Amino acid sequence: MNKYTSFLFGGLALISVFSCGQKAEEKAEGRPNIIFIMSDDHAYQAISAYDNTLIETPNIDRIAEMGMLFTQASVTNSICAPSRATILTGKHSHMNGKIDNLFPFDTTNVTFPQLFQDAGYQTAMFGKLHFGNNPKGFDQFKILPGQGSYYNPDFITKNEGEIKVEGYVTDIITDMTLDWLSNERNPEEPFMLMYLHKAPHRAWLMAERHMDEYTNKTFSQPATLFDDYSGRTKAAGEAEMNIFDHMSWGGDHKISPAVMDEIGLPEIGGDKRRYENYTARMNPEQKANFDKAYSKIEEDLKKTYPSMTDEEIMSWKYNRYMQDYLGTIASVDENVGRLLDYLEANDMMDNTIIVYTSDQGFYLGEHGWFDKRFVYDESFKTPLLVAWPGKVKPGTRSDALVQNLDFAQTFLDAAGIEAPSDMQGESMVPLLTGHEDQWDRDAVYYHYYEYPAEHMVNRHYAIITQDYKLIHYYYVEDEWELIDRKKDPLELKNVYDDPAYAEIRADLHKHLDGLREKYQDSQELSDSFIQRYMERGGDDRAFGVHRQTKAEIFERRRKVEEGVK
Ligand code: SGN
Ligand code: CA
Repeated sequence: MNKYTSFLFGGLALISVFSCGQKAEEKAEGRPNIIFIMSDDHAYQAISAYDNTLIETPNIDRIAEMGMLFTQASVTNSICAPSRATILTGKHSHMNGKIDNLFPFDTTNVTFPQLFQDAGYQTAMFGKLHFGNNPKGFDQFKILPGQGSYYNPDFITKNEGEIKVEGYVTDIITDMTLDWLSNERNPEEPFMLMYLHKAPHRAWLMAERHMDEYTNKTFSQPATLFDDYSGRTKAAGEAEMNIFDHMSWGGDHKISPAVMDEIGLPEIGGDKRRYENYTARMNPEQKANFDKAYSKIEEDLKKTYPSMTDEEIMSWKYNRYMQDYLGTIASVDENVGRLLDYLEANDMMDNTIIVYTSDQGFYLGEHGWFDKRFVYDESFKTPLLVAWPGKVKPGTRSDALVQNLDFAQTFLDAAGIEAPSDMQGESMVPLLTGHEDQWDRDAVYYHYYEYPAEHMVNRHYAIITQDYKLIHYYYVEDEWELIDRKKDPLELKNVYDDPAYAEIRADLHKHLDGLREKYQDSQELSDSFIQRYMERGGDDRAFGVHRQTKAEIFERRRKVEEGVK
């Protein structure tokens, strides 16, 4: 945002709050606080308000009990930094320019926190941002550099430069948040607070206090853990996020390099180095607790591995994945509880909007996967719980097609601040306050870009309605997929060429064209992003193997088809 637009938007915000006498005063008086809680890669399958098969999250569930749970909330681009950019700008990736994790966020974008700050709100951000630059519009911030570390993390702070804090990241981010609420905030003025966890992001390092319990748990498997990727386009089979093939013994499963060598476990994607890196951050006491919990697993594996079948290895890896992933969520839930307790104890629940969400969903073994990126439900959808005592009826659910694109306008609307006309979402306030008749969206738009890159999920865009998904994988060649969401909830079958769907397919194509026009996306824009990406030399972060040309991708595809791993 340049000075002129900053002045203009600031001015608009002030006009909207103060222009019309009595009404403006009421609004100013009643301006709600906003607490935006977001975790990184938190699958809705791992929140008991959605599904308690895997874990109980009693504190996160409190938000659902106080407010509304959205069953069809989704993201516009299922990856970290682009999702955060969409949330802050209220614009699709192709409009705010943050299409992937690679290119830094364009700070000339107008973000909703800037508008809140201009309108007199106190603003603060703690935790993971992942933008490659500092957030604008915050009175206070303490953010993790890039992905951040689980143990003894560094923080980039607004006032103290870079600091290292001893302890476990989820606890520390909460300490910082509570400290700001108690000691820095002016209780007379409203605030907008972003409380952003690193957990449960890979490499899923849980707090010491949860290690014993979680490394001994056994979890039930999803129906599609052994998906063979037939029946769809090539994209699903080509992705490199299969638990059996791509989840690593060292970096992910915490088998030490020495034990990997002893058993003869193959290294996957430089994972010995990743193990060394994160254990090196632990102090001697933390490392001793870690070793104590994980050496039991190593001892066990030494005995069982030699006779394990591939199927048994897959099951073992899935269970190990769930132990660590869910172990990190145990502390997220505890810490959300600490925050809610604080709000209750200080009489702050009234007139505070509390949102719990994730930057996207995550695969917990569905389709054999971990990670995200695809438009298939588990990563396209994201958890969304919203409490607003007195405004949102407790314990309610909504199946509306809302997106992270809508958050900015929702918060601005709730606070009585004018949203810039080029934001692309819709305010969810009518849905939250029982006026669903004022909500008429029947489809949402999705576009994922980061390819070729880690996990190798092809570029694709899609239209999603309550009943169908029409997906276009377009980078290497044109591949279309049509999923019948009602008849095929596990999303295993492409019916694009099934004559029974000819009419539906034609309708969806028309509707998709309309959405692309509405949101101003186009093939030319996509091509220009590809060109920029290739000029940069692709994605060299992930072990230097992802600078692939189309010819190399075809070669890789040929090998997949021939069954060569
Ligand atoms: C890291 C992870 C990936 C993950 C990306 C993006 N690899 O590179 O598995 O997809 O982050 O995640 S790791 O071995 O380095 O952990 S995101 O949430 O930031 O988008
Ligand atoms: Ca993420």
